[in-house]
Amino acid sequence: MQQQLFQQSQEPWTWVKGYLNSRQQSLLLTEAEAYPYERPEVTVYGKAHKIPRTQIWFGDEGVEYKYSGLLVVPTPWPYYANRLRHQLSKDFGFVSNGVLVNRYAGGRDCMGWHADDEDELVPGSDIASVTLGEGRDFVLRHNDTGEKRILHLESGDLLLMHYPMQQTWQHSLPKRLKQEGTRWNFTFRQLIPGFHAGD
Ligand SMILES: O=C(O)CCC(=O)C(=O)O
Repeated sequence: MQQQLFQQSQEPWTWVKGYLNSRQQSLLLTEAEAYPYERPEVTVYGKAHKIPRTQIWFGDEGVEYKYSGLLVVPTPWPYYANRLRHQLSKDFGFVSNGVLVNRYAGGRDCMGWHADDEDELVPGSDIASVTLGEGRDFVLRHNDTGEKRILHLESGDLLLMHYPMQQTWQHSLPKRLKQEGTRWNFTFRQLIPGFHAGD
Protein backbone atom coordinates (compact mmCIF):
# COMPACT_ATOMS: atom_id res chain seq x y z
CA MET A 1 0.00 0.00 0.00
CA GLN A 2 1.28 3.45 -0.95
CA GLN A 3 1.42 5.64 2.15
CA GLN A 4 2.18 9.29 2.60
CA LEU A 5 4.44 9.71 5.62
CA PHE A 6 4.74 13.02 7.45
CA GLN A 7 7.59 12.73 9.93
CA GLN A 8 8.20 15.99 11.79
CA SER A 9 11.84 15.03 12.29
CA GLN A 10 12.47 16.99 15.48
CA GLU A 11 9.10 16.05 16.96
CA PRO A 12 8.34 12.83 18.82
CA TRP A 13 5.43 11.84 16.61
CA THR A 14 4.85 10.41 13.14
CA TRP A 15 1.70 11.26 11.21
CA VAL A 16 0.72 8.71 8.53
CA LYS A 17 -2.09 10.20 6.48
CA GLY A 18 -4.49 7.66 4.95
CA TYR A 19 -2.94 4.70 6.77
CA LEU A 20 -6.23 2.79 6.47
CA ASN A 21 -7.75 2.50 3.00
CA SER A 22 -11.48 3.09 2.52
CA ARG A 23 -12.38 -0.61 2.76
CA GLN A 24 -10.43 -1.03 6.01
CA GLN A 25 -12.07 2.12 7.39
CA SER A 26 -15.53 0.96 6.45
CA LEU A 27 -15.11 -2.52 8.02
CA LEU A 28 -13.71 -1.07 11.25
CA LEU A 29 -16.34 1.67 11.36
CA THR A 30 -19.21 -0.80 10.98
CA GLU A 31 -17.75 -2.80 13.85
CA ALA A 32 -17.16 0.34 15.96
CA GLU A 33 -20.76 1.49 15.53
CA ALA A 34 -21.87 -1.62 17.43
CA TYR A 35 -19.44 -1.46 20.40
CA PRO A 36 -21.15 -1.30 23.82
CA TYR A 37 -19.78 2.14 24.80
CA GLU A 38 -20.06 3.59 28.27
CA ARG A 39 -19.95 7.13 29.62
CA PRO A 40 -18.21 6.61 32.96
CA GLU A 41 -18.08 9.06 35.80
CA VAL A 42 -14.54 10.10 36.67
CA THR A 43 -13.09 12.12 39.53
CA VAL A 44 -10.89 15.03 38.55
CA TYR A 45 -9.49 17.31 41.30
CA GLY A 46 -11.88 15.61 43.74
CA LYS A 47 -15.00 16.32 41.68
CA ALA A 48 -17.06 13.59 39.97
CA HIS A 49 -18.44 14.13 36.49
CA LYS A 50 -19.47 12.17 33.40
CA ILE A 51 -16.87 12.23 30.63
CA PRO A 52 -17.82 14.33 27.55
CA ARG A 53 -17.71 11.36 25.13
CA THR A 54 -18.25 7.60 25.34
CA GLN A 55 -15.57 4.93 25.38
CA ILE A 56 -14.64 1.28 25.70
CA TRP A 57 -11.39 -0.49 26.62
CA PHE A 58 -10.46 -3.70 24.76
CA GLY A 59 -7.46 -5.71 25.81
CA ASP A 60 -5.75 -8.97 26.61
CA GLU A 61 -6.77 -10.73 29.81
CA GLY A 62 -5.46 -8.98 32.94
CA VAL A 63 -4.65 -5.76 31.10
CA GLU A 64 -6.53 -3.33 33.29
CA TYR A 65 -6.31 0.38 32.82
CA LYS A 66 -6.73 3.11 35.44
CA TYR A 67 -8.00 6.36 34.05
CA SER A 68 -8.78 9.44 36.21
CA GLY A 69 -9.30 7.23 39.25
CA LEU A 70 -11.40 4.67 37.36
CA LEU A 71 -10.25 1.05 37.00
CA VAL A 72 -11.32 -0.33 33.63
CA VAL A 73 -11.40 -4.12 33.10
CA PRO A 74 -10.76 -5.17 29.48
CA THR A 75 -13.48 -6.36 27.14
CA PRO A 76 -12.11 -9.09 24.77
CA TRP A 77 -10.79 -7.83 21.42
CA PRO A 78 -13.31 -7.48 18.60
CA TYR A 79 -12.25 -8.86 15.21
CA TYR A 80 -11.28 -5.75 13.21
CA ALA A 81 -9.72 -3.83 16.12
CA ASN A 82 -7.54 -6.89 16.75
CA ARG A 83 -6.69 -7.08 13.05
CA LEU A 84 -5.58 -3.45 13.15
CA ARG A 85 -3.37 -4.15 16.16
CA HIS A 86 -1.65 -6.93 14.15
CA GLN A 87 -1.33 -4.67 11.12
CA LEU A 88 0.45 -2.04 13.29
CA SER A 89 2.76 -4.73 14.58
CA LYS A 90 3.55 -5.94 11.03
CA ASP A 91 4.00 -2.45 9.55
CA PHE A 92 5.87 -0.70 12.37
CA GLY A 93 6.89 -3.37 14.89
CA PHE A 94 4.44 -1.60 17.20
CA VAL A 95 3.34 -3.94 20.02
CA SER A 96 0.16 -3.34 22.03
CA ASN A 97 -2.08 -5.30 24.39
CA GLY A 98 -5.00 -2.91 24.72
CA VAL A 99 -6.89 -0.22 22.86
CA LEU A 100 -9.04 2.60 24.23
CA VAL A 101 -11.79 3.52 21.78
CA ASN A 102 -13.28 6.98 22.23
CA ARG A 103 -16.47 7.95 20.41
CA TYR A 104 -17.20 11.66 19.90
CA ALA A 105 -20.86 12.10 18.88
CA GLY A 106 -20.41 15.54 17.32
CA GLY A 107 -18.30 18.61 18.07
CA ARG A 108 -19.55 19.01 21.64
CA ASP A 109 -17.80 15.81 22.66
CA CYS A 110 -14.17 16.41 23.51
CA MET A 111 -11.14 15.46 25.60
CA GLY A 112 -9.27 17.89 27.84
CA TRP A 113 -5.53 18.46 28.19
CA HIS A 114 -3.65 15.43 29.43
CA ALA A 115 -0.72 13.13 28.73
CA ASP A 116 -0.95 9.36 28.48
CA ASP A 117 1.59 8.81 31.22
CA GLU A 118 -0.17 6.38 33.55
CA ASP A 119 2.03 4.12 35.68
CA GLU A 120 0.77 0.90 34.07
CA LEU A 121 2.11 1.85 30.62
CA VAL A 122 5.24 -0.12 29.72
CA PRO A 123 8.13 2.35 30.24
CA GLY A 124 9.49 3.66 26.94
CA SER A 125 6.53 2.39 24.91
CA ASP A 126 4.84 4.29 22.07
CA ILE A 127 1.11 4.90 21.57
CA ALA A 128 -0.64 4.52 18.20
CA SER A 129 -3.76 6.58 17.51
CA VAL A 130 -6.10 5.85 14.59
CA THR A 131 -8.97 8.16 13.60
CA LEU A 132 -12.23 7.11 11.91
CA GLY A 133 -15.21 9.16 10.76
CA GLU A 134 -15.31 12.95 11.19
CA GLY A 135 -11.96 14.77 10.97
CA ARG A 136 -11.10 16.78 14.09
CA ASP A 137 -8.31 19.03 15.34
CA PHE A 138 -5.93 17.23 17.67
CA VAL A 139 -3.97 19.85 19.61
CA LEU A 140 -0.54 19.43 21.18
CA ARG A 141 1.05 21.73 23.74
CA HIS A 142 4.69 21.61 24.82
CA ASN A 143 5.10 21.39 28.60
CA ASP A 144 8.00 23.87 28.87
CA THR A 145 7.53 26.34 26.02
CA GLY A 146 3.71 26.25 25.72
CA GLU A 147 4.14 25.95 21.94
CA LYS A 148 0.99 24.57 20.29
CA ARG A 149 0.55 22.40 17.21
CA ILE A 150 -2.74 21.54 15.58
CA LEU A 151 -2.96 18.31 13.57
CA HIS A 152 -6.24 17.96 11.68
CA LEU A 153 -6.66 14.19 11.87
CA GLU A 154 -8.88 12.71 9.15
CA SER A 155 -10.52 9.32 8.84
CA GLY A 156 -7.90 6.61 8.30
CA ASP A 157 -4.99 8.70 9.65
CA LEU A 158 -2.50 7.17 12.05
CA LEU A 159 -0.57 9.19 14.60
CA LEU A 160 2.32 7.34 16.22
CA MET A 161 3.20 9.07 19.48
CA HIS A 162 6.75 8.06 20.25
CA TYR A 163 8.36 7.86 23.66
CA PRO A 164 9.02 10.37 25.30
CA MET A 165 6.26 12.52 23.79
CA GLN A 166 3.96 11.95 26.79
CA GLN A 167 6.65 13.34 29.08
CA THR A 168 7.20 16.53 27.03
CA TRP A 169 3.85 17.33 25.40
CA GLN A 170 0.20 17.26 26.46
CA HIS A 171 -2.64 16.76 23.99
CA SER A 172 -6.36 17.47 23.76
CA LEU A 173 -9.33 17.20 21.44
CA PRO A 174 -11.11 20.55 21.86
CA LYS A 175 -14.80 21.18 21.22
CA ARG A 176 -15.72 22.16 17.67
CA LEU A 177 -19.36 23.21 18.02
CA LYS A 178 -19.99 23.63 14.29
CA GLN A 179 -19.03 20.01 13.59
CA GLU A 180 -21.80 17.43 13.74
CA GLY A 181 -20.29 14.17 12.52
CA THR A 182 -19.20 11.31 14.76
CA ARG A 183 -15.51 10.60 15.24
CA TRP A 184 -13.94 7.44 16.62
CA ASN A 185 -10.41 7.28 17.93
CA PHE A 186 -8.48 4.12 18.72
CA THR A 187 -5.39 4.51 20.94
CA PHE A 188 -3.40 1.30 21.05
CA ARG A 189 -1.23 1.00 24.15
CA GLN A 190 1.17 -1.42 25.81
CA LEU A 191 0.37 -1.93 29.49
CA ILE A 192 2.00 -4.04 32.18
CA PRO A 193 -0.40 -7.01 32.63
CA GLY A 194 -1.64 -7.49 36.19
CA PHE A 195 -0.37 -4.05 37.27
CA HIS A 196 -3.58 -3.38 39.23
CA ALA A 197 -4.04 -6.97 40.49
CA GLY A 198 -3.53 -5.95 44.13
CA ASP A 199 -5.69 -2.79 44.01
O1 LIG B 1 -9.41 11.29 20.32
C1 LIG B 1 -8.23 11.57 20.27
O2 LIG B 1 -7.62 11.76 19.24
C2 LIG B 1 -7.47 11.70 21.58
C3 LIG B 1 -7.55 10.46 22.42
C4 LIG B 1 -6.69 10.58 23.63
O3 LIG B 1 -6.12 11.59 23.90
C5 LIG B 1 -6.55 9.44 24.52
O4 LIG B 1 -7.16 8.38 24.29
O5 LIG B 1 -5.82 9.58 25.51
